[in-house]
Order: sequence, then C-alpha cells, then structure tokens
Amino acid sequence: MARIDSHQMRQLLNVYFISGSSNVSTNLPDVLTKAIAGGITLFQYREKGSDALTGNEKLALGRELQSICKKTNIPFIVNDDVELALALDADGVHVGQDDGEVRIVREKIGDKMLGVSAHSYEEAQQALNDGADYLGIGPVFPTSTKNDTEAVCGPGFISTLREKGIDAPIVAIGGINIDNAHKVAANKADGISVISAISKANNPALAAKRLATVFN
Ligand code: TZP
Ligand code: MG
Repeated sequence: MARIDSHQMRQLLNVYFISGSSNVSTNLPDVLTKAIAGGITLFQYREKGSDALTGNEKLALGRELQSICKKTNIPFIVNDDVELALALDADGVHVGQDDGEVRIVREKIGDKMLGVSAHSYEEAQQALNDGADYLGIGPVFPTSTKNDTEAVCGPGFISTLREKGIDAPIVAIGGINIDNAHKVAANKADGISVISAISKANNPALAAKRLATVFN
C-alpha cells in the first residue's frame, strides 16, 4: 500500500462525519449507519469528554463502527489514539498539535491516512513536511461541541492558506451546518467536517444528504 494520493484524499474529505459516543443522544452505530446512507464520505471515531469510553469499551465500539464503515467502503479514521488505530488496523489517524510529533505518528502508522489540525501557516507547512495527508482547519465558526478550541479563524483563513501556497487537501471544522457550509466551499476547502450537524440531527441521513450537496 502506498500513501493516498491527494486527488483521492480531497474527495474523501467532502463530507467528513466525526463522532464519539457522547456526541449522540441515541446510539452511535445507528447514527453512523444513517449518516452513511445519507452520503458521508469519511468517518472519524473521536471518543472525547468526561463520559468518554476507555479501554475495552472504546475498543469494542471502535470495532463495531469500523465494521459498519467497511461494509459500505467508508474509510475509518481514529482521532488521537494511534495505538487503537493500529490495534483495529484503521484506515487512518487524525491528530492535533498536542498529540505528539507528527513525524513519529507517521512512522508508527506507515502509509495509513494522516490528518493534522493546524491553526497557522507555519503549523500547516510543518504538518505537511512531517507527513500529513490532509489538514484540518478551524474552528471556522463558533462551536459549542469543543470548548478548548483555538480562536475562531473564519472560513477566509482557508483562502489565506491557499494564497500562501498551501495546495494540500484541506477540510474545515467547527460550527459548520447547511446554512454556512457554502462559505467553506467558496474559500477553497476540499470538504467540511461536522460533529453536531449530523450527530444531533433529528434525521442524520437527511442532514448528511443536504451537506453532501455542498461539494457536488
Ligand atoms: N475541532 C475544532 S472545532 C471542533 C473540533 C473537534 C468541534 C466541531 O464540532 P461541531 O459540532 O461540528 O461544531
Ligand atoms: Mg487531539
């Protein structure tokens, strides 16, 4: 297996659903199944917060979500937890700036997909030099899903990165919904990543279907 090429990576980023068990009010496997039916292109298992699952429970839910993704050919990415990603043989890992050296993560995961959150041109360039396949940029809008975010950068920050020469696959994150997603597309991101717009939707399939129109 070789590293994913950037054309394929850009397409996978179109509608990137991220969730852990505490982001849903019902049942995550059920929400994920519906989100896939609606047309998400990529899934990230992000188990966070005070009531986050750990140990064997985290592993078991990860395995269940991964098997749902496998049946429908949706790549399965693990947030932060490189050991879990390796244990499950996930398709990739997403790390932030506080999750260890990107270069080391790349060494550990071989050719699996690697996403890195970046909040400045310098962080973006460093992440790409260290082996990132895509960049997560945000929060582009205010969000109440994560309370330790960096300052809101606005969707225009993605255009700024493009103007400075960052041509790599970029997905935007933070407060994205069907009403503002077009601003992300207009600023030259390759896709949107959302938690609550799908995880908290009354109809996750319909929410995903609407979001999927933005990059098509
Ligand atoms: N990183 C920056 S904002 C955010 C993360 C994980 C939360 C995104 O959640 P939502 O509900 O889509 O705003
Ligand atoms: Mg992290």
